[in-house]
Amino acid sequence: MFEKVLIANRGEIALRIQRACRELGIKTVVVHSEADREAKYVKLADESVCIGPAASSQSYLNVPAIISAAEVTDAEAIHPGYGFLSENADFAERVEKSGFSFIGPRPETIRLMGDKVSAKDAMKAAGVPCVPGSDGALPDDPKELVRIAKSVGYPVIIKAAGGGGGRGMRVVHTEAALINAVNMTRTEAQTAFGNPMVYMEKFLENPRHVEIQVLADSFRNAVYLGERDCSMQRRHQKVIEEAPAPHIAPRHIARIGERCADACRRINYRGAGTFEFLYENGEFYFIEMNTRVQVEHPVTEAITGVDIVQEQIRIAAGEKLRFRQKDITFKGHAIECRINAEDPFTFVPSPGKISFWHPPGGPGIRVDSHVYDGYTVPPHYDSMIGKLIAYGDSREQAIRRMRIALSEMSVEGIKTNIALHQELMMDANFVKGGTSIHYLEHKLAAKGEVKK
Ligand code: MV4
Repeated sequence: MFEKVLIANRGEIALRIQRACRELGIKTVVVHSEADREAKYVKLADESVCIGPAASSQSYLNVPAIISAAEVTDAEAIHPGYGFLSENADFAERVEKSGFSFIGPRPETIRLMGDKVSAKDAMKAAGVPCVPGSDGALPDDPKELVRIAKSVGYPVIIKAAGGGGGRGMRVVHTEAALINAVNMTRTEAQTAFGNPMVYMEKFLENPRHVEIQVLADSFRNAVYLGERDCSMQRRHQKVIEEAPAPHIAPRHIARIGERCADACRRINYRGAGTFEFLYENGEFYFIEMNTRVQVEHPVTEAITGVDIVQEQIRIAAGEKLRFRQKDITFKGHAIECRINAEDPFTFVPSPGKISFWHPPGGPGIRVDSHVYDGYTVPPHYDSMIGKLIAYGDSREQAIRRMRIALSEMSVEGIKTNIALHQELMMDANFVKGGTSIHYLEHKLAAKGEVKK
C-alpha cells in the first residue's frame, strides 16, 4: 500500500479522500489555492502545499505546481477527485511519467472515454446497448447527413465528440434545420474543444438518467455496484441522486450491470467508473462513461457497504479486487441531496461567511461536508458546500429520514438550497419515483408562471 497520497482537489471531496487514506493508514498531502489556505480540511491533512492563487486555472488546474508538490512531499500517488484534472488524460500521463501512481484509469482509457465517438464505438463493440445514431463521426457531405438523419429518424441530436456533460449539443426536429445545425455544432465544438468532430443520435424526448457504478482492478476483474438515478437535475447540475433507481426491476439492472462489467474486462478498465445511460420505455441506452469518482458515490456506498474511494486507492496500489460479483449485495435505499450555497429558487450563488452551521444526524444520516461555523465559502469555485445522504430499509424510510434531516439542518450567513430540497421531498411525483430529466425544470417553470 502507498505510504503517502497527494489529494489534488478541494472541498468535501478532498476531505472524503483524506478520510479514506486515514482508514488505510496512508499519510495525506493536500494541495490548495490561496483562497483555501485557512480551510480546516487543509489543516487536518498531514501536509499541505499552496499551489497558487484562487483562480482554478492557476491552482487546481496547475499541472506543474501539482507535480512539484508531489515531488517535494515525496508522495507516491495522486488522487484527482472529481472535476478539475480528474478526467484529463494529459495530466494522468504527466503524473505517471513523473513516477507517481495516478489513482484512476490509464491515460489511454481516459482519452478513449473523453472522445465520445470512440467511447461509444468501444461500448458498442463490447455489447453495451447505445442510443441509435450515426456510425461514428458525421461526414461533411450534406446529402449523406440528410440520409443518416432520415435513417435515424427525427428528432435527432447532434453532439460534439469532445463535449459531454451537456456541453456542445443541438436538437434537430426537421430536415430543413439539419445542415445548419450540424455546421453550427461543428464550429462551436472547434472553438470550445479544439475538435470539430460531431455525431448524431436519435433524440430521446423524456428519458431518465440512470448510471451504473463499476470497479475494476488491473487483473481484468470487474464488478458493478448497481445503479443510481440522477434524473433530478437543472441545467446539467444534479440536485438529488438515489440508489436503487425507482421502479426498475433488479433483473434488468443485473443484465445491464453485467454488460458494463464485461465491457470493463474487454477494454482492460482500471479503477472506479460510471456508465451513463438514458432510460426510456424500459430500455437502457449508453451515452457516456465517466472515468472518475462521482459526487453521488455515497448512495452506492450506502446500499452496497463498499467504500468506493478506498477501493480506488487499493486498485491503484496494484491490489486485486477483494470481492466478486456474487459478494456484492444491494440492501435498502439511499438518497443524496446536494447542498449548495445559492438562492433556493433563483439559483444565484451565495458565497460568504457561514455564521452558524448545524448539520443533522441520527440513524441512516451521513453528511459529507468540509464546512463549519465561521467557514467562508469562497466565490471562486462550485457552490456545493456538502452532501446530505439518507439511508433507509425502503425508499419511503429514506425519504422520511431525509425530511427530518433537512428540518434539523441549519445554515446561517449564506443562502442555501435546503428549502428546495424540502419542497422536493414533499413533491408527489418525486415521492412516487421515476421522474424524468426534465421534471425539475418543468416544475420550476410552472411555479414561476403561478407567481407571475
Ligand atoms: C441525450 C438526450 C436525449 N437524447 N441524448 C445531456 C448531458 C449529456 N451527458 C447527454 N445529455 C443528453 N443526451 C439523446 N440521444 C438528453 C440529454 C439531456 C440530459 C441527459 C442526462 C441528464 C440530464 C439531461 C438534461 C438535458 C438533456
